[in-house]
Amino acid sequence: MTQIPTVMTIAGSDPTSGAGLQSDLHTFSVFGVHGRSVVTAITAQTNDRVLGVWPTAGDVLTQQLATAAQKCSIDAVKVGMLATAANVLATVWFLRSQPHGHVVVDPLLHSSSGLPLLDKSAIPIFRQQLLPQATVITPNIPEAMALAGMQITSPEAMEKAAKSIHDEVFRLRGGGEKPLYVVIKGGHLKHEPIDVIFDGTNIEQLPGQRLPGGIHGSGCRYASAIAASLARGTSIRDAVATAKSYVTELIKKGEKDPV
Ligand code: PXL
Repeated sequence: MTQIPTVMTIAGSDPTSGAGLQSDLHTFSVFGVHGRSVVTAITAQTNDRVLGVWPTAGDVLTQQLATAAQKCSIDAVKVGMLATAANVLATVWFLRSQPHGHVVVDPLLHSSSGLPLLDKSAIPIFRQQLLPQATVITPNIPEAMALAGMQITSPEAMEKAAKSIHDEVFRLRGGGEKPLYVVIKGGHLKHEPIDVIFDGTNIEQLPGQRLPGGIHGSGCRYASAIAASLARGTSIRDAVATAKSYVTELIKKGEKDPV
């Protein structure tokens, strides 16, 4: 019997299940992998309104991380909302101490709906300590602008930002053999919503279709789909392309609350 891979999500709870750990677990099951989940924050929100956010205490996250990985191998990790510096440090500790496969980091800094996804004071350690643990980083345009410190209004600027983010993270890591893919999602561009993938050598633009609307939590599903495919042994480039098609189909269907 072949073993079903396990993917762990480190994320916030969204009671609508549109985003957050609920949408991650749903994506894992669509992609045929087991999910484990640890909670970094509880939120109370609807699809367009945030009513409350209660971050998990750092030691509570540490305890969850220490137990969630027991008696199984973690074939990939997906990191979403971390909320606080203490939770960034707990996640870094886990990734340094526990064997695991690929790490997909969705660098959630700000949310368009007003949800505080990461305290401002946590951004420096997030960049310096967490990002170097990643093998795939999936910023949207506002996150890529913040990480690269530049404006992005064109595919050429996306490529430049992907290179700059890759350079910084690779330097912080001190080089090494571990792969690093920066995937910038172009959904916020006025231009066609292409995504850009840079692996340190090759740069590629993945074409996208401009669709009306968009779904709450599409970024969570994109990163989770990548992590699930990686746990199943797909190459990083193909995992990204598959995730993009999956999320495009969800947006076409206008699927909001599939769990
Ligand atoms: O899509 C960003 C995101 C991540 N995590 C949680 C969220 C959201 C957006 O609402 O609620 C828990």
